[in-house]
Amino acid sequence: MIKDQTIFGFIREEEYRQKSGIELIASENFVSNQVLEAMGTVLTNKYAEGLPGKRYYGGCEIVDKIENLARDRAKKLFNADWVNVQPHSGAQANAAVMLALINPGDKILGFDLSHGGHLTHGSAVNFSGKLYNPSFYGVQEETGRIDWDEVEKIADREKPKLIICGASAYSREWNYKRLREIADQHKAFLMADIAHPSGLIARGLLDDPMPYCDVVTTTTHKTLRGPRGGMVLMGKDFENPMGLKTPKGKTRMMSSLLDSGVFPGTQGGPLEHVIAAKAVAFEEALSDDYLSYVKQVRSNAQAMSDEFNQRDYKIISNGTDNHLLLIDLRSKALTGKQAEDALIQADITINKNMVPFDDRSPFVTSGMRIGTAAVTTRGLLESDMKRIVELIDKVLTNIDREEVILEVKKEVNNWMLDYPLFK
Ligand code: DSN
Repeated sequence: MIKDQTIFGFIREEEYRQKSGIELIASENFVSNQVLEAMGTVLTNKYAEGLPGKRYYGGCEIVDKIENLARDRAKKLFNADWVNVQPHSGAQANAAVMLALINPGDKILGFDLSHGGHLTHGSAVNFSGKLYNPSFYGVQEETGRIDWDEVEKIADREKPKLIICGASAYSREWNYKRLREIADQHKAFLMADIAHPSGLIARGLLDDPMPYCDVVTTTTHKTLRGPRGGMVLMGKDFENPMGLKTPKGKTRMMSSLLDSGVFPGTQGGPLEHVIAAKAVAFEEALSDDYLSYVKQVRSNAQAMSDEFNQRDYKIISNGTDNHLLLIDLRSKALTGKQAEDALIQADITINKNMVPFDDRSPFVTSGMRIGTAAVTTRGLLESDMKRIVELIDKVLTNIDREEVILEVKKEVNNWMLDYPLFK
């Protein structure tokens, strides 16, 4: 067969783009060579619906070993009693949990998308807002932080069956203990979606939701630095409180409901090549090198925050506890779209983002979100963060001057040559 030069040409172009630019999208990262290698293997050929030892197809002995190892490593990494590593993404993991725990029409309470939440936490355009009955909590305008008393008030008013915590653009700690108390008052399930900070949580740099939340979901490709995918975990398995029984009349465990929520509830065959890559990434995340990496991710975010502050940028909540920053550009008289478009001309990739109490549409926005997971994988340190902010500032203060932006692009490309990727 003739090699598909068109597609492989595009892949080479994308590889060059990743190598030559500065990647600051908070949900992105660069996987290791062995994670990449595991994904591009014959495991993609295998159908394995079901779970290890209980598959609907023959020939699963080897993928069973792989998936079991992925599960064991994930449990060790997150100190979890149970995990399902099959979700194709974080959105799929959240869909599986909701299908398992609540019924269509039930009330859910999540963090407002426009304040930093996620589509799958009840947005009207997503399954979670169409099938369930959502209400939202947000941040306080003055502090940029969630007010836990306010969350309690909303929960008292709405009486949700499921409370969701976790975010895509919130840079502060979560009060899981308080949320547990609120959930208990209403006999609600509590789910944490830790897709963004999961690597920092796994290695103890942020508070651990596992002891407080009934269920935890995550992606595997953000700070965790694995392949694109998701998973569902529980700190401790327990009997379902809805009274659902097995055919033999025993109360079903939550793990059994959640497994069914993934398959056959919301997915078909698992991606065993991706599960193998997840297993590789989990082992990497258990290493001392990875611990140093996540520490550096956080130091880099703090260094970046300090430098933006020095330059009078308005950071929501005035700083960060994790790997990301959300910046309100209104005081700089710029929209998120203008910033994103100008920076991409200089090969600096950020994303435009709604900020709390934004008056612009999601296609324009008033903010930008910046994360340090990918640049830290690349080997950049605190002093480099200062230089990156200087370059961003140069572009944003010269947004109509093409020659200045091209000058920055040249500097970015030359600089990144010193930090090779995918050796
Ligand atoms: N799209 C992801 C992010 O950028 O945060 C969340 O799903």
